[in-house]
Amino acid sequence: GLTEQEWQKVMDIWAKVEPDLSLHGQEVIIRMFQNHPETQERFVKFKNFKTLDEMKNSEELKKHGTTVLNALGKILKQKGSHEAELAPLAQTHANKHKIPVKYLEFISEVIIGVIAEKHSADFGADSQEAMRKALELFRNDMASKYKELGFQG
Ligand code: HNN
Repeated sequence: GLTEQEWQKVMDIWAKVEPDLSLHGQEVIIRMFQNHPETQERFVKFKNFKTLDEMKNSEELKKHGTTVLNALGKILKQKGSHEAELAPLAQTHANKHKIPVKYLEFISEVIIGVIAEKHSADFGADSQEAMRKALELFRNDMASKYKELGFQG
């Protein structure tokens, strides 16, 4: 797990992300699609987007980015005691969307990259490391749930 100081760093940086959650969410989704095109295929409503402009102009994509970061924020704020938040997400992402753990890894790296760009002054090495650990914990717990559900992930 993370130490109290590490969780504090996660909370501090998340407080900088939250006022502009939808902008961050939009960037995260677009960058994930660009760096890992196979992730785009998972979305009926986005898989036909070809250009960056199409992605940037999509209100639906922006809305989805907000949904994802909103869910992630709720999880992070539990500081590891996230069973109640995680269980329903693991259920849909395993059984319905069939999202491999690898994709959770992709988005974790993208999230750190986007925050590092937008908040370089507030996201030093220690904060990045704390966020990396928090996202790892999230992924590990998702992976355990996937196993319980019989999804290889
Ligand atoms: O659980 C649900 O299906 C509700 C919608 C939802 C939420 C709250 C989704 C979601 C959908 C359904 C979209 C819709 O119906 O509009 C789909 C197709 N996700 C996906 C697919 C892939 C995906 Mn995710 N999600 N999600 C959330 C919430 C959070 C969330 N999802 C994630 C990743 C990495 C991928 C692979 C491309 C993802 C993450 C990391 C998170 C944050 C906890």
